[in-house]
Amino acid sequence: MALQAATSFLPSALSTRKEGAVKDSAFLGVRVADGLKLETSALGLRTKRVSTSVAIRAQTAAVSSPSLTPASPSGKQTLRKGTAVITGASSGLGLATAKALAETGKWHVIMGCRDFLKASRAAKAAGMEKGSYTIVHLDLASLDSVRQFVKNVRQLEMPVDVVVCNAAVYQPTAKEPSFTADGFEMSVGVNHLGHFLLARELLQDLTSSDYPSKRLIIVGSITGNTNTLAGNVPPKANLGDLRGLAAGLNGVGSSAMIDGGEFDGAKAYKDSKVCNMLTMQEFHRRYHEETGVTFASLYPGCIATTGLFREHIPLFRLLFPPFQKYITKGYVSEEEAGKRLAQVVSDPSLTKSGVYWSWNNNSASFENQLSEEASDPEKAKKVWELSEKLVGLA
Ligand code: NDP
Ligand code: PMR
Repeated sequence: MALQAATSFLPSALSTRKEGAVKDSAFLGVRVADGLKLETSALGLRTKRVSTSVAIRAQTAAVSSPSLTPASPSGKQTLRKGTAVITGASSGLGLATAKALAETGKWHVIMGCRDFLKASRAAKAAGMEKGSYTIVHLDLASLDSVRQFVKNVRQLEMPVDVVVCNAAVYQPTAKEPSFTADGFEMSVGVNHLGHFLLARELLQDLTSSDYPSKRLIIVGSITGNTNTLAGNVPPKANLGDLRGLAAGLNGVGSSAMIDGGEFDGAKAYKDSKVCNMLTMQEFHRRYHEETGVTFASLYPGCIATTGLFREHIPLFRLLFPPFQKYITKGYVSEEEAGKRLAQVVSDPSLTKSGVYWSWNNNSASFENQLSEEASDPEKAKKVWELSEKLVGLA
């Protein structure tokens, strides 16, 4: 009740999202192949790609640690640079993570972004060194774009050592659903289904990588977990019996919501986060042993200043950061959150698979508990199977 009252200070002024048109910025980069734009070329990172994961696994097993550079005159072997694909790296958490990784000098970041020019400016403004990143166009609101992104990443001929599914949209003030190119409700379409296809495709590339710790990370959130205070702020996540997802989320003759209910943009976002966390666990169950890939999710803290809240009313955007800083104390800066996600990408102590990471007030990571729904293996299996039908994998 108190929560309900508190949330009502956030009226639903409508502002419809205008999806950023993909800007062609050939003057900034070199067009390499159909829609592939390269800001930089990562020297020294090239490896030969073999198309089937089975073949490459057999091969890599036979050779000695190719991910280590040849011994220097002092006899020391060092780990080669890793390559991390990060979606939605043009702002907020994705950008901060890209910057944190690039700054170490140990990572090259492939920034999967829908707005090339914005991403390019953001990387420069963040002070990322030329040569530490490559921007490749990706619009998760189109399955064709996802498939093209995968092809373009492969054409870079860089290994894919870590994939971070980070991009998201949040449409709390939308009165009506909007839809992706394939006709899925936007929040679930971008945050879950686009990433589902991307992750399924890139798993093959991760499997082929000879990097010692290969990881697939899907960003989750506290607000999808109803075992927390934040997760109990209405509207609460609830996938129900998945009837809306089964019917295609297209709003035509079926609901745009996973549970088949009436459209609610805030709930659609939270539901999409539940799908993200369930998908990570289902990946773990299906593929961890076979591929050695570490699958992880996380709640990076409340990064109350990011573009995620761009569609919220001005009063919310004004009050939300101080509310999180001084009342809930859940606030973290973009920089701190970026360091946290960068830890999940590269920290040697965070290799456990199937984990949902969180951080305590001292910024120490711990394995957190997911809500009953977000950890339900039956639901995870159903979400997986319905999602593969929707994205054309089954
Ligand atoms: P931002 O809005 O700053 O970042 C979201 C990114 O996703 C942007 O780069 C945006 O691109 C990109 N994006 C949106 N739609 C698409 C699309 N169709 N195709 C490709 N990219 C797209 O928000 P955050 O940094 O806060 O969010 C990052 C992640 O963190 C999300 O998964 C979110 O759920 C999660 N998270 C955030 C929390 C917070 O408090 N902010 C808390 C917990 C989790 P563009 O720049 O072009 O708009
Ligand atoms: Mg929440 C410890 C309490 C806590 C934390 C960590 C968050 C995080 N929030 C908390 C509590 C509350 N919030 C309370 C008590 C309220 C009622 C006033 C409240 C309200 C609220 C709103 C209206 N909170 C929100 C919203 C949003 O629109 C954000 C949202 O749900 O986006 C989906 C949000 C968030 N609160 C958080 C976090 C991390 C968010 C951003 C959600 C996300 O990225 O998943």
